[in-house]
Amino acid sequence: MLNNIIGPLKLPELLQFDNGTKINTEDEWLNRRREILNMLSEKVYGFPPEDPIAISSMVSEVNKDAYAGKVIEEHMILSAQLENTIFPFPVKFFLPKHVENPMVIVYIAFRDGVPDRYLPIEEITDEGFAVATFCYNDVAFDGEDNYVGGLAGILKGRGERKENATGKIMMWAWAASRVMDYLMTRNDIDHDNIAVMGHSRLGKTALVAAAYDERFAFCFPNNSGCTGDAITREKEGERVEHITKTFPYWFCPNYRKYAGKEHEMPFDQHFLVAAIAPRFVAAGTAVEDTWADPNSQYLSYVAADEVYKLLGKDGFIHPDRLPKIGDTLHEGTLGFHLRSGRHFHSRYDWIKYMEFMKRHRI
Ligand code: GTR
Repeated sequence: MLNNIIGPLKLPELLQFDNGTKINTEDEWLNRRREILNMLSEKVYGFPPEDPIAISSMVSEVNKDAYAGKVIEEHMILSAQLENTIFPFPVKFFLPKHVENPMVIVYIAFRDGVPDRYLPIEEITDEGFAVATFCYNDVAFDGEDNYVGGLAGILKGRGERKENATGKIMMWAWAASRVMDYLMTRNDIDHDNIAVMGHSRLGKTALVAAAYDERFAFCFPNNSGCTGDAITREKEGERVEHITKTFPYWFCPNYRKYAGKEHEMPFDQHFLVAAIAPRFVAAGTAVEDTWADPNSQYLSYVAADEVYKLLGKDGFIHPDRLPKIGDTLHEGTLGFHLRSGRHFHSRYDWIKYMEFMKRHRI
């Protein structure tokens, strides 16, 4: 059944180089992955900012007995030393006391305040997870500011905004990698089991962060939809023309060329998911979130599966049908759940992601 849905979409091939050569081995895939990341930078998200020369943290506040005494809460400023300047941004870290060496979730947040309706810290730390979180607006403002502030201002200072210039999603993803740099310097957490997570535009960001940074063992894109995990070809709801009109600054200028011309894209969003292989990705979708389009989201995982199989992983274990409310497909390396309700980062989603991470801990 799914073949009949995917076939007519004529998706670009994952296991074939741009020059048409087929990919049969893991080594060939590694080259193909580089080609894919380069293509996604050039045509969708813009190129990642440079890696920092060094990273440092300055703790401004510590509460050793937060959340009824169960959690150590630290507020800090992370500073990334770049070639000609320093980029600082605030990060909050929460460490549960009742577990040793906890797994960590890097949460890219809409808002500064914690806890937040999308980030129920006590419930997460009670489950034994540490959390590191930052607010995306503290990295680059989510609006049309002519790239003057934050990281955007620093990058703009390097010259004209080119057709493949860094979009804001890429900037927020870069910041998630700086949090990863910092986490690597701590010796009280599980370095092998660090996830990146975000909702909606920040779900797109989580996917980009994991695709470009192999240190993230897990990625949890919640309701990420258009230019996140939803196949763009024949997608319902939001399309390239909408997203590039309302949020042009999320992407590089090249992306808008595909508005109304999705069939000409030499990629689709299964490329972004597959670039994370062989690592874990589990998505959350909501049945009323038709703007994101859960069926098209599902198809990305179905289509990315062949790369996981090539790499010897289970990939996406799923029935030969579209998803139903209540589905939790968590057996494989790729996971997916579809819940009732609307576009939101709900408790239900959190429970699913934490279950997935515990089940597949490396
Ligand atoms: C919408 C946008 C979606 C999604 C959402 C969000 O307006 O069209 O792609 O990112 O915002 O981030 O909440």
